[in-house]
Amino acid sequence: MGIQQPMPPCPEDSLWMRRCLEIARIPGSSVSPNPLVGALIVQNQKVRGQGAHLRWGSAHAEVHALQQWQTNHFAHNSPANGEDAPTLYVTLEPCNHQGRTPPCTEAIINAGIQSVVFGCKDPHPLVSGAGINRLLQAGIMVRGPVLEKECQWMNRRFETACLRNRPYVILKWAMSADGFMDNGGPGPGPRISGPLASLITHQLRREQAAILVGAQTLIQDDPDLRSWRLGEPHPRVVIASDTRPMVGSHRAFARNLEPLVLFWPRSCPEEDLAQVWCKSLMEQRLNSLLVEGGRKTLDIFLKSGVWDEIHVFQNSNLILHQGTIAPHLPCKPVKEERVDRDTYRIYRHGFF
Ligand code: AOF
Ligand code: ZN
Repeated sequence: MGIQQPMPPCPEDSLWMRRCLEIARIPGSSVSPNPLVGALIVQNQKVRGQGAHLRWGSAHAEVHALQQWQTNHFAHNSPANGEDAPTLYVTLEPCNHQGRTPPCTEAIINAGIQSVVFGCKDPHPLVSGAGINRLLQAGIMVRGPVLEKECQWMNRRFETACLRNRPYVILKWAMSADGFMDNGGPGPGPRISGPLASLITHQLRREQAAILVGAQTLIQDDPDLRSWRLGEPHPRVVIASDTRPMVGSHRAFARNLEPLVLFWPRSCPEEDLAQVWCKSLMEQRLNSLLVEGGRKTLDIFLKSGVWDEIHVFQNSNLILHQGTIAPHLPCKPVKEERVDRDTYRIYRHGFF
């Protein structure tokens, strides 16, 4: 017998999968570094159980959905008394390995579910198709992928960590109409972007596990680095430093209990630095990073091509005449819009 393959999806599958995606997104970054996952059990065109993965180390989405289905006694309904067989929808291929929690494939098989629809494969090296194979071997009908790109995009941080062994990296800066990031003077320069841009920045901060600035920016601007306009979660503060010791008098240090200081090993060529820092971030289970400057730190990521998104705010009313020139990007933005007096541009790169 040849290797069994999942069946192609049915027309109504994307409808239920869209609902799974909505449920999956609810916990936000509290599941990090795990993926966001949503699951539904559908029977007679009705939702009979639903769940999301809520927190790193806690029960998986399928387990919550199965428990709800079982405690509501829907599990006892069968085709014999006019019920359709249940179908489990899940945004990510069910896991087949023992992690901090037991394998979901076994929970699905033991619950007697005979039909499973998945959104995308789990890129984790220990799963990567093994979950689907286990279900097929147990005689379960499997369909998918369904809304694959959306499911992968939702978990772009997890995907990047599994497939590239580095965090998902976003670079961000603000610049004047004439292309300067500061006015070149000592101390914090003039505010460049407006209040709406700062709200967007704080949302970006909340969505990433870590935020990185260079030691020079820390000393000169003394930035807060929290997502204080929107509240918790705040990203872990990371400082890229040359050899100078970092003392705790900076605002970013005062408010973050455990800032991570990444040193610049003297023997390390500049083009390898981003990879070296990414390795340290992965060791700390930080699978997404927002880099907020300054120019030297941004260049380290830009020159080595270690980035996935770039967000730039350009204030069209501010002319600085001099200062640090913002990096020049040879690619076109995927999105450009007006945000108050700023032009907001997003650039993307990578496999999405
Ligand atoms: C699923 N459903 O809801 C999630 C899955 O340490 P553990 O037990 O939490 O396992 C984490 C891994 O399990 C994670 O890296 C990913 O491969 C998968 N996550 N799988 O079937 C879920 N969150
Ligand atoms: Zn699982």
